[in-house]
Amino acid sequence: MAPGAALTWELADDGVAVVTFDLKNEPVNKISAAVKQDLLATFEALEHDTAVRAVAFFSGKPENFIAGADIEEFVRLTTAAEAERLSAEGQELLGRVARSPKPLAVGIHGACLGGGLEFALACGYRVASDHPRTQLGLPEVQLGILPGAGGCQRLPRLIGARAALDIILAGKVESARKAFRLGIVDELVHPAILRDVTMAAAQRMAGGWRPRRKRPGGFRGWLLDGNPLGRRLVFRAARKQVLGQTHGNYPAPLAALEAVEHGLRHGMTAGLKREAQLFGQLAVTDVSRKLVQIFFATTALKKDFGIPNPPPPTVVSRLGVVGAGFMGSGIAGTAIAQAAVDVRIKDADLPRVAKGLAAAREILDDRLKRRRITPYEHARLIALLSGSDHYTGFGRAELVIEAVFEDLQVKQQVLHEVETVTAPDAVFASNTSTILIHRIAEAASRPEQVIGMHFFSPVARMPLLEVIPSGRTAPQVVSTAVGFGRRMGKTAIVVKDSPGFWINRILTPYMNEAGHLLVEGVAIEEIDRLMVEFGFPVGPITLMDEVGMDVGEKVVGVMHEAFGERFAPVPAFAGMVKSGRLGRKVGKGFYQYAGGKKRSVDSAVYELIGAHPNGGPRPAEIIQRLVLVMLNEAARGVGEGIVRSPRDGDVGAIFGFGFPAFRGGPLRHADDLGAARIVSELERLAERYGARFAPCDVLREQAQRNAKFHP
Ligand code: T1G
Repeated sequence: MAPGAALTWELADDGVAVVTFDLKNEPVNKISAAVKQDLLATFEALEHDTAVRAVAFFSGKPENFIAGADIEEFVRLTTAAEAERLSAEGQELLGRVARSPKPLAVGIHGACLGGGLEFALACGYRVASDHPRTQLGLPEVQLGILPGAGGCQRLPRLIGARAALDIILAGKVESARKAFRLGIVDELVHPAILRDVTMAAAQRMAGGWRPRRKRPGGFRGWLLDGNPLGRRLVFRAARKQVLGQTHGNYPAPLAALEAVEHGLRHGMTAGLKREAQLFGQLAVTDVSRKLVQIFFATTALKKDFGIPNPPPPTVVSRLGVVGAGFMGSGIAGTAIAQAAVDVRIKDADLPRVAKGLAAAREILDDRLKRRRITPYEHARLIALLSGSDHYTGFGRAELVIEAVFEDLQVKQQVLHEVETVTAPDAVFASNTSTILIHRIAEAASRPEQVIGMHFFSPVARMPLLEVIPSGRTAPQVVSTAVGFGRRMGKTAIVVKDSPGFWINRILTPYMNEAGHLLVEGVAIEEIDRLMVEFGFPVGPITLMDEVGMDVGEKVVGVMHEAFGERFAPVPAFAGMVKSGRLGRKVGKGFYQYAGGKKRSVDSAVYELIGAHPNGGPRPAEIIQRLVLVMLNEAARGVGEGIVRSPRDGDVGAIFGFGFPAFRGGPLRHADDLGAARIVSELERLAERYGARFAPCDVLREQAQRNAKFHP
């Protein structure tokens, strides 16, 4: 038995040493400097022990293999040279593992990410459990860095350049099944026999056996990227794709591509060297710091129920959904796909119910098509879905979510109906975007059971959930809504019951400003292009088409009524709704749509809104107006306690509508610009364009005190 903080080993009868990695007092295994020392000492001891002929390596954690390098450690590095050294040391350690005279087999159960996968790749044989928690991947670029312990070298050599780039450049994490299909894992087994199968592999290796792997992708793989010419094409295509997606805002994917390419062209040693250099450069960038902050913010949100001393959530096993439209069916399908709960959809008539059931089912079909679930799981999940034109089955639901027409009376009527058929402790959640929860709850006989759960469209894909308690909502109802949202795979933020909640509150002035710019003569594509370059996934005009002009009109109306002039809708937009140009859902909005794809701008739109695309303000001014109007409203919202913290506000904006993650969210971005500068720019804009730009008190005070949202 070797001493050490995290690693222990013992010799089995047949010359196989069983090593167990279990970082005490930590929820996950991570590779810190101390763990590296421990690994080194352990491997040295194993090498010198003549009784040891092979090694079987396991995690001692029930649900985690290795979560990668210790992120907290690398964010403390201040220079590129230090970071390069850290990477080189990791490479050296894994080089030693790869060259070890005592062959290693690993048994992987739970997350095997980043440096954890790089370690597994350095071992001779990989067995993984087919459990859903077993996920393998290299998420480094999501943190603004690259796989820096040989991952950019070993993965392409194992599975081919194209498949490896697919994972590395997007920071993908794959299921064990997919990893097996790709050739990352040698054997995929039931968790019950993971240990035995791994031991057996180690025993075979002790006897001199070595796995013989076929060329990745066979002959087709060789044609594609197993030869220099094919590879060059693969790299060219990948580079183009990365640039198209990142607009130069995220340096990590391009650097990772370079590390992979350099290694395949000049050999492993040169590749490792380049990989470490690039890792060093990336690790100290502002982009990486911002992305790491987001990682820790979302991790913290995973266990934050949004209220002090949260009572344990009610376990939801049956969900009722009222309203079988696009949102209702999306909620139903996602709840089944993610949380495997029984779902019953109710709508006024059977044709609508049928449509909703079909749409919910599509979400499950899509998972099957993408091979996220097996045909068996698909059949099992489909069986959880049912629907009706009355409330049978709702009596046993712990949670009911309504997604009916956005009208107070209609929602109150539904609430009343649901209260009469459900158990007294059932939670009623409204998926409203424009109506205040306390207004809906006015009609409730159990107002403490009423809450808002605002999902975003399309529900299956949008990662954010706003949870909105009214002043009367019971604490356990808040925990239940947050807990269930999380089970649905969402990042949940608890926000104040105020018009627009958080997301629409800060999005509305931004979209409105886009309308002002249009009227002033800026072209539609120009506005969208500038915001995409700023880092948004789509520009504000495209976003309006996605949301739907009718929905947008309703939201702006509510905000205008609540907050007055600064939310005054741009009159030009009314023409869009009147003429039925509602956006993508009807095939025409600002853009034209055909076959589900966005086509060119519909130039007839300009006439409709009374605009002439002849230039307008200069690009820098356009960007400033769109961004500052949003930051100003976000600051005001923080002052009003719409979000509980700047952290929630930033995560909400990034996950809710794609605020550029590399800027850390609107409040971090405001911190970067500095309140004094924002205030003076807003004052200038207010003078020029009107009071809607008047800086809010929060920013004024910050400017005076030289304060920040994130101190
Ligand atoms: N470093 C430091 N802390 C980590 C960590 C890590 N790699 N992974 C998790 N934690 C902490 C987390 O902050 C939380 O802390 C606790 O563990 C439980 O996490 C050389 C340089 C593994 C799938 O990006 O994706 O390897 O709040 O609540 O839902 O190339 O954590 O309890 O104090 O999220 O079960 C690459 C990041 C590193 C993986 C588990 N690795 N982690 O999810 O628990 S860079 C990653 C995750 C790298 C090499 C490079 C998830 C998880 P606390 P949790 P979970």
